[in-house]
Amino acid sequence: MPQLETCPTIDFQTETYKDAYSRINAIVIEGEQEAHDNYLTLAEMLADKKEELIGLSKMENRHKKGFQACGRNLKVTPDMVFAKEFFSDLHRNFQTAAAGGQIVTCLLIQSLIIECFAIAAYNIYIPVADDFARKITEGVVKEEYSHLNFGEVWLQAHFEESKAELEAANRQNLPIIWRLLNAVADDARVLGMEKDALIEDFMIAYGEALGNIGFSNRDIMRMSAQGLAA
Ligand code: PL3
Ligand code: FE2
Ligand code: FE2
Repeated sequence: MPQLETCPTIDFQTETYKDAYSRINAIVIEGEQEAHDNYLTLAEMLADKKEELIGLSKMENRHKKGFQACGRNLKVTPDMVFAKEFFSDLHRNFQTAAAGGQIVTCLLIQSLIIECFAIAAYNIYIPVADDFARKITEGVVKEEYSHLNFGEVWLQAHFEESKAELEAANRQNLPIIWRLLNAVADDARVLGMEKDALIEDFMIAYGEALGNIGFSNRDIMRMSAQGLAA
């Protein structure tokens, strides 16, 4: 007998849902804001890609506005204080790398790690989102693939000289992603998103990106495990 897709209906107006949404929505808004700022910083660091990077930063600003509308639509006030704290480690590491002119580290943090985190989260969210947020998120996730692609193309073209810095930046920043995933897991579950699915989608997107840049399967396994072990 054909299996019917059972989609458990979620009540988007319960206090429990709205409470979890106030943090998840804020994380996404803050993430888009950080991404906007990071691409502007990268535009200053990569003079020959300046126009393209300014274009990406404008997309991030539109994403932020879209997710702000999702919160308003559910009558939820995003907890921006929580979200700023959530991103503080990645924020600090990006700032330090930018100050030191470490383009490779900046690209790994923003275009690989943060974009893959967003891609995993948005793809898992789409099937359990309210109708308004689903349409917005579907539009956003398409563009996130192009941001990931920007990082892949640049890093692939500079692979040999970037390899050591990429490994160090991976070792420094991948453990942060596991911590953030754990920190958001309970709230994500209230929204119908499972932690295991988030991890799986993140690892697939991130592993594929490392492969496209030029890392061998063996390198990818080692680098992924480093994140988990730390
Ligand atoms: C880059 O363009 C955007 C960066 C945003 C990062 C978001 C990470 C989200 C993790 C929270 C998991 C639940 C997501 C729910 C989706 C609305
Ligand atoms: Fe975005
Ligand atoms: Fe993005």
